Formats: sequence, C-alpha cells, structure tokens
Amino acid sequence: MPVERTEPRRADELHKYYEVHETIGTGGFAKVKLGRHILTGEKVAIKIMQKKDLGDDLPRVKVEIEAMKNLSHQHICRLYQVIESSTQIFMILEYCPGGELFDYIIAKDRLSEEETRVFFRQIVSAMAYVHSQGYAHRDLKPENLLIDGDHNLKLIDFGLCAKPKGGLGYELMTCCGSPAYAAPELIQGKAYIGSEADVWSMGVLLFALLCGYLPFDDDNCMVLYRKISRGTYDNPPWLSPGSVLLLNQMMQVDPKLRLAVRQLLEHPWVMKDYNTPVEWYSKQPLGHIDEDCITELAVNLKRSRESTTALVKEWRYDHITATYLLLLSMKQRGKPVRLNTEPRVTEDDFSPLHGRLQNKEALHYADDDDAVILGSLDLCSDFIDDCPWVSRHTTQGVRGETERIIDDKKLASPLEKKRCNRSTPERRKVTAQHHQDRRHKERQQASENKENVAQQDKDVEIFALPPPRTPASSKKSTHLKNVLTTPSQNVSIGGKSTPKAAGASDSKEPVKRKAAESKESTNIDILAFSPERRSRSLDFPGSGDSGRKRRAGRVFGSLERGLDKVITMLTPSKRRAQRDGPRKIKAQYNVTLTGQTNPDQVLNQILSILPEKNVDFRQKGYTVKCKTLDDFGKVTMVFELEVCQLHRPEVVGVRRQRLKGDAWVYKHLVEDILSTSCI
Ligand code: H91
Repeated sequence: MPVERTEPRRADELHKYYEVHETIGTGGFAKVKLGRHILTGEKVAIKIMQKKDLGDDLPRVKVEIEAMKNLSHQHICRLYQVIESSTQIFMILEYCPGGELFDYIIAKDRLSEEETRVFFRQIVSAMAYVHSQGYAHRDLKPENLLIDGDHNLKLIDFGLCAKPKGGLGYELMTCCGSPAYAAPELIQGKAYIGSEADVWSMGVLLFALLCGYLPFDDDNCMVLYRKISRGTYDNPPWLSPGSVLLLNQMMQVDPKLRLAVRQLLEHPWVMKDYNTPVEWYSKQPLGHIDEDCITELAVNLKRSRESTTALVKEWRYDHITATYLLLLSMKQRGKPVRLNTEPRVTEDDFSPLHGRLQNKEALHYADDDDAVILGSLDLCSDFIDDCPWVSRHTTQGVRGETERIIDDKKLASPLEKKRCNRSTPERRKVTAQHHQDRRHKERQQASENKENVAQQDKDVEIFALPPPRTPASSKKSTHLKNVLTTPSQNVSIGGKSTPKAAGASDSKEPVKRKAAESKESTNIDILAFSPERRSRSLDFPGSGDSGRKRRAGRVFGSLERGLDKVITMLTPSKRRAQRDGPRKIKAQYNVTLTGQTNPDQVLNQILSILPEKNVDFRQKGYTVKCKTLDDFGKVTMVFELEVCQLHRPEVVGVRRQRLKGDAWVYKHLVEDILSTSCI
C-alpha cells in the first residue's frame, strides 16, 4: 500500500512524528520549541507560526521555506520537514544546542583572532555556497548563526533572503536586515547587489567577533545611518594589522572596492595557520542519496529500496524527507543508522506513536504556558543527559525501559552490540540487495551531484523600498522602589520601558579547532581564572560613561559554554525544589556569577532594580520573566533572569535568557540591571 502523503497536512502530523517540548526562543512571529523526532530519537527545533499572526509576513515565510529546501550545506541549518495546517505552519529544523553565536561572543567579551578565524571560515564557506546558489542572505548577524553540538556554525533565518531572477549580479531594492549590519548602499535606498551587501555585513560580523561590540552603533537611527554611510569606525588596539586590513577591505563604502566572497576564500588572513582556502562546496549535496539510510528506511516502510529511493527523491519535506535527512545526520555523526522499531512501522501506519506516549503525564515542563506536554520516559532520560545540572540519579531506572539508539562504540558487550544492530530477515534481504547495487550507485553518484552550480535567470526583480526600520524606543516609566520579596511571594510589576532608557547609559577544518570544545567541556577555566580575560572591559562606542560600562562588561564576561537555553523539566521533585530553593546548576556561558551566597538577597536586588529600568516583570520562584514595551505598548524585548545556585564555586549565579528582542539592546540592558543590582 502506498505511504499516505495527503495534503493539506494536519497539525496532528506534528504530534504523530515528534515529541514537542518547551519554547527555546522566538524569532519574529515564530516561536521555536525543542522537539524530538520519535523514529530516530533525534532532537529537532520546531519553528511554529500562527498564520493569523503572519499577515504581510506570510511571503517571508514562503521565501524562507523555499530557500531552505534548496540549500543543503554543512554550515546551514537543515530544514527537515514542513507541516502546514489551516491555522499554523511548522518548520522542523536541525537543532543547535550551542544557541546563538551572539550569546557566545558576549559571554567571552570577545573572541581571540584564532577562534574568530575558525568561525569566520565557516561563515565564508556558508556565504560562498549561498551565493553560488543564487541567493543573498541579507540579514547576516551573530544572532542568525547558531552553534551545533560539534561547535560548528549553522546559518539560519532566510526570511529576508533574495534570489534575483536575473542572478545574483542583478540589483535589489528592498532595504532589509538589521540596521547595524546593513551596507551603506542599502540604507541609502540605492539599488544594490545582494552579495556585495552580504560582504559588508560579514565585515560588521567579523568586527563583532574580534571586538565584542559593533563598529557602527548609535541609539539614534539617523546618527547610526550617518556613521554607516561614512564607513568610519575605530580599530581597537588589540586588533592585529592583518585584522585591521581585512576589516577595512570588507567595510568599504563603495561596493565595487569591497572584497568579493570569492576573494575571501583565499585571503591571507583567512588562510593564516590553515594554508588552505575555505572549502565552500556542500559536503551534503541533495543529489546524493545515501544507500544505508535508504536501506533502513526501506525496512521500516516495508518497501523496496528502489521505491523508497523514489519517495525520498521527491523531496516533499514530509516525514519521509525528515526521516531520511535525520538518518543521514546520524550517519555523519558516526551514530548507527537505525530507526526505532517499537512498535513496528508499516506502510499504512507510519505512526511511531502507537503505544509510545502512554506516559504523557510522566513529565511536566516548566511553566511554558503553551508548551505541549508530551513525552515518554526515555526521552526524559536523554534530555536529562544534556542538562548538566540534573543529577545523574534522576535518569537511572528510566534508561533501560525503552529501546534506544545506542552508539556502537559505547556498547559494553558483543551481546549488546548484537541486540542493537538488529538483523531481521527483512533487513538482511534489503541489505544484500543494497550491497549488490552499491558499486553501481557509487559510480552514478558523481554525476548525480547537481550542487554548487550557480543559478542564472533572466528577469530583473525590483522590490519596493519600505521606510527604514527604526529601533523602538520609549521613555515612560513606573517607579517602584525597594520591592522586597522572597520566592514564595510571586510578584508581577508593570512598568513601561524602552531598551534605550533602560540600557547601559545611555566540518572540520584543520587543527585550529582548539575551540572545538566538546558539548560539555568549557572554557570556564580560561574565563574564570585568566587574569587577562577577567580584567578586560567592554567599551561601547558612541556613549560616554566608561566606568559604568566597564562594570557592565564584566557582568556578561562570566563563565561560559554548556547547553544554553535547554530544558527546564519540572518533575514533581523539581517543582518542590523550586519552592524550596533555587535550582542547582553548573556554570555555563549564560550564567553571571554574583560572588554572593544568599539567593534571596540576589533575587531581591534584581527585583528592586527592574522598575527603575522600566522593565515589566513577573516573578515565579527564583525566575523573573521580564519584558520591555515601547510607547505603543508593543513588546520590544522578552527575557528571563533566574537566580541559581552553583556548585563550584559555591556562589549564587544569575542565568540569563533572551527570548525576544534586539540582541545588543538586550546585552546592554541586562548588563545594566545586573551591574546596578551590585551583582
Ligand atoms: N533569532 C533570529 O534560541 C533571534 C536553541 C536553538 C537550537 C535551533 C535551531 C533552529 C533555529 C533555532 C534554534 C535555537 C531567532 C531556527 C532556525 C531558523 C529560523 C529560526 C530558528 C532565534 C530563535 C531561537 C533559536 C535561536 C535564534 C535558540 N534557538 N536556542 N536550535 O528561522 Cl531557520 Cl526563527
């Protein structure tokens, strides 16, 4: 029987194939939740959009989906599946546990030239590929680069990307992206070449990596535009002559004098210590079909490999595409190419959910109002593995209960290996056929690879020019001094704010992967104990109060790394913990150390300062959910501050998490809150 692939897909498609967990971030009109693909057990990010909220942004979503379907590259976040119901659109995406590059930079104040080079080569690689496919990204910034489990970058947010019909050499007119990263020709409303504008943004991004702040910055939009149009910025003393030169070559006001991406591939600064140009071609071209993944999928679908291949090659971005791509990702990471077979999946029932989610009520997630409460115990155990702060005993007794995909290398006995590498008669049959066909297929693959061919077209696409975006700002405030409370007295205070009013015044390439810290490994030592780093201060251009800024700079430059923005699962025992005291966590890069030992005192300090900074907040236990509003009551920023207890050193920490809003405004505001709270 044919596999059911009907349109329109229903919202329950989502729950049929994925477990949906808490919100991990927001982007525009989207909410991003953590999920798990049940058949492979792989984590995914689920971008959820309500059609009614999208309004005029619906075309942007279509643009993003179309672009992501066409782009398959080691440094671009992979789209696995699109599910559309009458009211919602779900994009199932590659999960990147390291969070945004932005958070990583600010946690470290700034990156060394060596670490910057590792990241920058990946950015050049992604952008060269994007351009080779005929696209311009047009919104390059560190918030749109995520860090995956291997500490590699993945580019996201293609909602503003453009594919001029006449090819990339044709001019565009739409002024878009974030003003601070926008090229002069773009903010001046001139026609521009997308790839040239992207190189300017890459220059701003490179500066942000090396310096920890922006080259062009001002709260006043007109002043900012003037600075960008002049193209003058200060080079801080720590920049090497090579870095100064490269930045200058990328941030040339005249786009014709600017370096092209192709020149970046083998630029001396980029090649330093590598002696090899950036590899920009796709290592995962869509034209290549992996036979092992097809075999596994064929077994589960009870289909021939040929018909399974044909299904996959339709690239419908349904559960077939998702399962194939997730298997491929597992294979590339050295995991066994195996699907969960409990219960057995058949052609007419590709639902992996049967009998699996009996334990729905077993898990409760942190107070994310609309988080879908789903989950099974094995999922819980896996997620706990990734939560450094959850003690090991919590996961025991849970692990053995369900069959999980187990890494070959980690298996203790040959018996266990055998059990995991299940060899069913169907599998043997399909596999034998597979080996026979393999050599033939391998010969074909070279010619099947249709990637990396620049796409050309004829017509010119001219876009209308909307008025430039201005960062929201407002000044109203509600003053409420000395709000002292304990976690048992949950408090909600309304204040109106403006980020400005509240802000700080006014694939591995060779070696050089020192930075390739493992998921859990950290630079904690470097940051915590290196006098050079600890004493370094942030200097914000374009404003005056340097003493205050210096204090503020230290607030973010605290301990780093680990899993950011991950699960807050409240099992009954953990809910009790929230009543009884702050969560105990390991130091991570989004945690600021206070040097204090009394969590209630730290909480009260924060709560008493928030009204002054015009931040609306809602306190729940030791978590303070904050938001700022503009003059019209529109929410400009949402973030959380959570008072936590750290193990080593035994001090109170404040975990920060941005959920919505401009990243740099958030940085200044939170630095201001924490430094004014004397933390
Ligand atoms: N910014 C532009 O906050 C502000 C963890 C995390 C992990 C992710 C994978 C994909 C995406 C986000 C992830 C993520 C938006 C993703 C991909 C595309 C896209 C969007 C999100 C935020 C939204 C949340 C993000 C980071 C960027 C986390 N996020 N923590 N894996 O369009 Cl293509 Cl909106």
